[in-house]
Amino acid sequence: FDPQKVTVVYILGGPGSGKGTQSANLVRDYGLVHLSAGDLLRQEQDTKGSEYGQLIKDHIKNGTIVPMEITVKLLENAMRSNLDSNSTGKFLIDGFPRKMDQAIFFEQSVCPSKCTIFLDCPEDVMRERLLNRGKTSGRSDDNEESIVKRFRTFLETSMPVVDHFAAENKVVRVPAVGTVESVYEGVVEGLAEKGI
Ligand code: UP5
Ligand code: MG
Repeated sequence: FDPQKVTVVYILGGPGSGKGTQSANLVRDYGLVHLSAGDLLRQEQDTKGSEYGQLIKDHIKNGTIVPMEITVKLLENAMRSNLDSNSTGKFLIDGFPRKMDQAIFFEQSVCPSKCTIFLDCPEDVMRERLLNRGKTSGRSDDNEESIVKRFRTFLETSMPVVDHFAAENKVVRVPAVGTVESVYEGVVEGLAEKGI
């Protein structure tokens, strides 16, 4: 994608930090198109006849990371079909990249990002939110066992991605405890400091 025409902002943070929730606010106020990597994977998992269905299912339940070829393809397809339908070309990519190889590959081969919003949230707060959501979400990974695994993957594999972009001074770090509204105020302030 031509970085002159396409803008990419990532929103990262641990499981339950509020990426999806804050994305809805950002879509409303910044004209961003929301693409959740997890949602795209769950859609693909439920697509009849998908050759990756079972593989995706297993990774999500185990809180491990789906091979990047699959996720990048889904994201690229979603970006392309969105651009075809005359979109703003400004994408908010939620929950991706969550591993260094994905970050490097996407930045070099698909589109370099403008910045990363990092929702910084302690595990006890995230756990409570996820268990609460698990009562109704139907998500296969909203249970004690999967949550522990997701936390581990986040710390060991995904945090290095945030640190990598932070070293390039491209991270807006926002404390993600408190009400949805107060967290969003932090997001808006952080973006403003970056001139966005
Ligand atoms: N909530 C939100 N904000 C709140 C607040 N301020 N106060 C009180 N409650 C708040 O929020 C979670 C819950 O908390 C909701 O009930 C919400 O109302 C409440 P949400 O906005 O959904 O948080 P989010 O960070 O989006 O949590 P999510 O569970 O979606 O995060 P994950 O990162 O775990 O999930 P994702 O869908 O991104 O990935 C799932 C799996 O897919 C991964 O574990 C992995 O296996 C796979 N995956 C890949 O392999 N590769 C990828 O690139 C992406 C995903
Ligand atoms: Mg989410």
